[in-house]
Amino acid sequence: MVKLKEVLESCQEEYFLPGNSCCAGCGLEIALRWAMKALGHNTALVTPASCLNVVIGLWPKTAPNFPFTNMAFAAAAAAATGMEAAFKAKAHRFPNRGWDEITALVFAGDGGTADIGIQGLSGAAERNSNIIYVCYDNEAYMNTGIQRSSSTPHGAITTTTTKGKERYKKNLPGILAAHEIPYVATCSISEPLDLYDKFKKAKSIKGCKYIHILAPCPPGWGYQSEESIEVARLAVKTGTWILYEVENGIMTLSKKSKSLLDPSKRAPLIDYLSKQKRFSQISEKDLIELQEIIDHNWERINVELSCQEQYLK
Ligand SMILES: Cc1ncc(C[n+]2csc(CCOP(=O)(O)OP(=O)(O)O)c2C)c(N)n1
Ligand code: SF4
Ligand SMILES: [Mg+2]
Repeated sequence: MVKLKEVLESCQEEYFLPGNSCCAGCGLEIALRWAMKALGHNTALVTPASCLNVVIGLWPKTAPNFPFTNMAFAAAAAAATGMEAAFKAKAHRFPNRGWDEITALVFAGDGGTADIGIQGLSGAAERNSNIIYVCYDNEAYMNTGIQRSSSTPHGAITTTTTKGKERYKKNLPGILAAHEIPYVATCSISEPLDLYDKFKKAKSIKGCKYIHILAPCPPGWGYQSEESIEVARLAVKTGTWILYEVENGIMTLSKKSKSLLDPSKRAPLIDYLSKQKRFSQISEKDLIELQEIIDHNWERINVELSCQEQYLK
């Protein structure tokens, strides 16, 4: 894994500037800053309706220090695909001017990805469009007042699930992996070097890349702004959020999640939930159910890794 010193030495430039209107401790901002450190200035970003649309501010004082396109909610993946096609056409018409070195990137929320944007994303994945699609997952529609999305976890209170969500979190990285695209990865803002490495790798791969980042949101989840990293870290430590990559169909657990295949190594789930007001009404039954979901997710990964091992022998 890359060392912090190397990142700081190789990339001192900030691509998402201070003075933006993110809430203090916003997970999305941390995710975008680190992703851009890995991708560098040759990047054009598309963002559908979301917090990110808004926090960039108004021209001429916008925060992104790189090309940034606000897009309609459902159309981010299609827009990035079109952009990439335009870069390719430009490269053909004007060779050696760097047009073919630009990365077309989407940064979309969980609502814009798991719900309204999923058909466009599935289309781009099926076409194997040469883009990086990122879902920053704050597990609700934060920009419009914390409504539940299909990525909100079971038991979480939102303004549309006032007694806690009944249904379960959609497995978006799993759905994208089933599209058999060259690269799928999960990240957490608590592991920025892991995130950096995954973006560097995604940039080097041709075809459709999907990266899903857990990006906690202080007002939406109900914790103090200085606790974002700790909350994200607990999501990983408890096994609630699993860090992995699927490269050309081969799954690898990332460093911080590897040892957690053994259930005894996982921190108690309550350590994660008790930090957040959105789980303040959680019942004993829901707690057991959430733990069962986590155990089931790990079991699925265990089976996947065992099958892979047999296949690769
Ligand atoms: C077609 C359409 N429907 C609804 C909206 C209103 N809207 C804007 S942002 C947003 C929430 C987006 O949620 P998510 O994608 O999770 O991003 P977050 O706000 O959490 O960053 C909604 C519903 C819209 N802009 N366009
Ligand atoms: S509401 Fe949440 S996601 Fe939106 S800017 Fe604030 S902290 Fe970030
Ligand atoms: Mg969201």
